[in-house]
Amino acid sequence: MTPAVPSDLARSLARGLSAAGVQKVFGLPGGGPNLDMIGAAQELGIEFVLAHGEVAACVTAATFGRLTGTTGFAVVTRGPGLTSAANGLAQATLDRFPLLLVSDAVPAEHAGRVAHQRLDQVAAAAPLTKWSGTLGTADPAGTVAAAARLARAAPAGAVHLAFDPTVPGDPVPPVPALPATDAAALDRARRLVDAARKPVVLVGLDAAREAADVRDALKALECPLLVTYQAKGTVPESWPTYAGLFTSAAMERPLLEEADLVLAVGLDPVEPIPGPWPYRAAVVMVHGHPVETAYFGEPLLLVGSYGELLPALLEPCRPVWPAGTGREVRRRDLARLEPAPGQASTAGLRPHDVVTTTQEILGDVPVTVDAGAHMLVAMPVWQTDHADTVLISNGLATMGFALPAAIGAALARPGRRVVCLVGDGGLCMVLAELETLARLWLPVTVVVFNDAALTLIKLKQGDGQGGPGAVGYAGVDFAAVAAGLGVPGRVVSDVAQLRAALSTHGRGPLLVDARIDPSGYPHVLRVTRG
Ligand SMILES: Cc1ncc(C[n+]2csc(CCOP(=O)(O)OP(=O)(O)O)c2C)c(N)n1
Ligand SMILES: [Mg+2]
Repeated sequence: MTPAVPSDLARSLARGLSAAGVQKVFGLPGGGPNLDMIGAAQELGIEFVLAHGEVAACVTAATFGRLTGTTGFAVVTRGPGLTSAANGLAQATLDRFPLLLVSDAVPAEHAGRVAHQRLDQVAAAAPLTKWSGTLGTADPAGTVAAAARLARAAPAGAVHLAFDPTVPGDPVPPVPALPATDAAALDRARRLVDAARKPVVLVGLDAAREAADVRDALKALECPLLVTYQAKGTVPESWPTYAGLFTSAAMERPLLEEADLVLAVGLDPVEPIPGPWPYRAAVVMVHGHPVETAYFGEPLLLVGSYGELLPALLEPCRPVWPAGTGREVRRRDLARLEPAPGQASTAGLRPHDVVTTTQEILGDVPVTVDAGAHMLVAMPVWQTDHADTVLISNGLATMGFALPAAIGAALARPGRRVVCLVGDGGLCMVLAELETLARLWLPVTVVVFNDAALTLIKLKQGDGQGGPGAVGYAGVDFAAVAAGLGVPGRVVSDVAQLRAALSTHGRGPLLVDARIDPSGYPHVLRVTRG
């Protein structure tokens, strides 16, 4: 039997959450102390948002934290609650989203006798988190506040606390201090910048934390700028220097081969696609905290604030790129992504048209994108001038991200419509969260790229790798399923229907089941990834 948690302990925990700026608690309780914690948090005005799955609860919490500048907070039960949350912890950690997860635990006092649901939860969560420990009776408010701070400290990630009210608990390690900027390295980097004629700037996820300073520093720079998936919008895509996406694949290769210096600003090594670094140009990395550098060969790393480092680094920059190079590269690459002539769709919507029509009707709104072939079209074709509006799991690249992330984004940006672009496979992984969306009646438009297959994997499948049965489904009527879960749904199979459906939403959610023709994807995959 789990002992009842003393209410003053739960209240003290809730006070710690409140002091740490936690605004909402997400999760799925078991019958243990976390119910007391939810109740105590509610007493302090911290709302509880119930999910259907622990992964979804974590992703929603982490996204809410990421967009509100706080730590997302989730609670789950012990045993299966914690083990079910594993992918949510990994998502937060590898995508650098701030998440604090508190799980119940079999109390140490009873562990010699109780084997039911007993796991070493602290050890189970350790490799998925920045830190995992026990939350006990010793200063619970201080412990959750310190854990929330640690989760948020760059690089943000997940922190796990197993709640055991029969032990004092573990002290949370302090946030590591940042090293002072290396003046000699800055000097060397400035000399490289001074000598370069054709520098290319890569903007990565860490730069989004200081987007305003990064924009100020890059605004007048006449070099092509590429951004990673997670940095989309950190520099406005309407700038003439904006040249498109950097994933470390084929699309950006011609530009990077021409570069004589690569300036990687906030580029986290978790972002590029695994593979060799084929460029000869020297690399200077500017980062807000120490990072691994090995992916890029032997780059020069400068650590410090972007607002201070970038102006000093870029001051001697005298590029000779023809004016408008970025815009021209982008125009050419978007044209290359278009399906080749003769590949016009006869069997449904072209994924391109789904993305452009959705943006045409709904505008430059916050968007979440799932993992899959649809992402290869959505990421380059969706356009934004705003930081923190395109959310994707790239470091973990997990399916099942986009819907719970859209719920978190809609809660973080009240009054704004949020778009969720998701494949049929990824949506099925978190389908029940449509009920969460309906219950909260959030303004989220879910657009499903329905091709009844795990198409990205189908594209990579060779002979002797399982055939259609390994990657194909019978097909789902998502509009009917959505209606059953409380979300109005429409099936569309051409642009006119899509346009009409997207225009019909009221104040709440809408699901558009877009029956797409996947036949253009092999071309997109070749152009983007080679
Ligand atoms: C949780 C998880 N499982 C498996 C994968 C591997 N994976 C990446 S994309 C993909 C297929 C996605 O299918 P769907 O959601 O229908 O999108 P589509 O590729 O068809 O556009 C798979 C299985 C993953 N990234 N995440
Ligand atoms: Mg699919």
